[in-house]
Amino acid sequence: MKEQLLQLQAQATQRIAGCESTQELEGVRVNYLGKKGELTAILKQMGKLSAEERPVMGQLANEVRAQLEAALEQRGGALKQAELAARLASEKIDITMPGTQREVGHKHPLSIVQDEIKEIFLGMGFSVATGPEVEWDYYNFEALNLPPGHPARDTHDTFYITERMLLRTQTSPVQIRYMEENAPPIRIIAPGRVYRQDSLDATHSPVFHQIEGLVVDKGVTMANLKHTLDLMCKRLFGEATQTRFRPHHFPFTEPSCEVDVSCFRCGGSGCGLCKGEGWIELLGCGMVHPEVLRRGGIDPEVYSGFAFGMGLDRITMTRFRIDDIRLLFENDLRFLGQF
Ligand code: 2NM
Repeated sequence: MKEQLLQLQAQATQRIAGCESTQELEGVRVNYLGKKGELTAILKQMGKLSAEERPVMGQLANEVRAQLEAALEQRGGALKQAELAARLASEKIDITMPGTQREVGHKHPLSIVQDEIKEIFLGMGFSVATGPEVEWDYYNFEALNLPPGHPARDTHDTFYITERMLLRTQTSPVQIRYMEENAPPIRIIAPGRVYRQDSLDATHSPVFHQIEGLVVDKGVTMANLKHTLDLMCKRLFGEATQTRFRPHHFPFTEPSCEVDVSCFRCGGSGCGLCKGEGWIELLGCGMVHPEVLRRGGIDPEVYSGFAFGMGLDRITMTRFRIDDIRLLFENDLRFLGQF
């Protein structure tokens, strides 16, 4: 039995030294020292020994086990360290390598201008109102003092869905709806998409964008209208901007004006942008027609108001020198990426 033990010890020691991985080493441990291992097999024969031999062999067996366990521990430690080193080397990340560039989205030029205008009016105490793009003709026309038969209601210009329902041609219906629901004082802007049956070319699109505004209170005058819009133009195009109010006609306002701004590129001396005029036509406005106030449930004997409307697409195109309105709707990233 002594030879058996010493042979096992020699053989196991050699195999432990030859192990190349912790996994292989565990296999060797189980093979020699496990419950069904070779050392256990030898110890099972202890019963055959004499009473004098038994403690001597027992002690030798314990010494062999202890020596093998120590050898396993040492080899295991070394292998573990080597394996860790190998893993660290193979999984190393070079943090100085250039990363993968991710494309970051950004605002559409129309949204840039719309948000700027919104901010200007929010700063003056206005709030933003919205409404449906599919509208009753009552809100789009009749309540705005455009009775049936009025030339502006021409079916050639409007997308009718049914006889009574259409795609709104301006955002004014939002303002009528707002007046119906809210008592003065009213200070709102209504930005959004509007539709007209235009054929598509460089300056016309059947879908475009407007921002309209409405102020209703006691004692609102033309002076309030002029100051508000002059301030908006200065904030939008720069403090040096001049405004020019020309008489005009709209069915929903009386009196009505068109407003020009001094060209923000040449300052008024005339250039390619303003076509030598020095002025750029920007918006329409006026004092809300008493009939329109009445339709909104507001007594025109007590309250007065002003309203205005401007085309966002044209302002955006002037601002960014975009020469074709179709570019705003094609969503070509090569174009949009420039803003
Ligand atoms: C414009 C020009 C002038 C306008 C009028 C109204 C309402 F609903 F209050 F009557 N909203 N917007 C208006 C007035 C719009 O666009 C060129």
